Amino acid sequence: MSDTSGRKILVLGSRWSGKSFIIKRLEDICSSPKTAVDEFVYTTPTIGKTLTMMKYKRSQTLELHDIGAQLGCLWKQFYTSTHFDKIMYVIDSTQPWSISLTFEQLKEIYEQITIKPKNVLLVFNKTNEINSLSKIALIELLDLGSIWNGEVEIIETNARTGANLTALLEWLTR
Ligand SMILES: Nc1nc2c(ncn2[C@@H]2O[C@H](COP(=O)(O)OP(=O)(O)OP(=O)(O)O)[C@@H](O)[C@H]2O)c(=O)[nH]1
Ligand SMILES: [Mg+2]
Repeated sequence: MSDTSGRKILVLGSRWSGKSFIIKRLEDICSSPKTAVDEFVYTTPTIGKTLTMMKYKRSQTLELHDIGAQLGCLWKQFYTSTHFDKIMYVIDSTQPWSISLTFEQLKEIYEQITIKPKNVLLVFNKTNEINSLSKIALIELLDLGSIWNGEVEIIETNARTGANLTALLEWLTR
């Protein structure tokens, strides 16, 4: 893919994991990389699907298709009706109770679509919160070794503080 081509990204993940919040932050970074992190971005649960387009470093166009968790079970319908270059799956590292559901959905994606592990990104969001699970614990709880041979990339983020969001943008536009 050339540097000027766009990237279509399917954004999935459990309820409240921070998908919409991350997208809002990425939009802010794209519009002005020096934007100060604003603590008070407000989100409401996404009903249906939202499409956000942004331009990174003046050339890379990103299309982020955010499927709210309420519709998450229908991810396959979206995947089969549109071509996506990559999948970004957001996990709330402060919600251990959502892990088994997350594992089931990741396994379903792994079994039902042909996508290279290098085009799948797991985002462990809300890290560095007082009650967040460590990366090692999440990998183990999600039994990632049994899915994509554990070869998917993982980025730990904190959308509130802005930690690692630039690395996330770099991955999306790669
Ligand atoms: N502490 C903390 N809170 C976060 C972080 N990221 C998102 N949140 C909060 O988590 C809540 C849910 O965020 P959303 O972005 O609406 O979650 P979502 O994944 O889009 O949820 P659905 O639309 O229901 O699928 C909001 O109150 C955010 O402010 C983070 O890194 N740290
Ligand atoms: Mg949302």
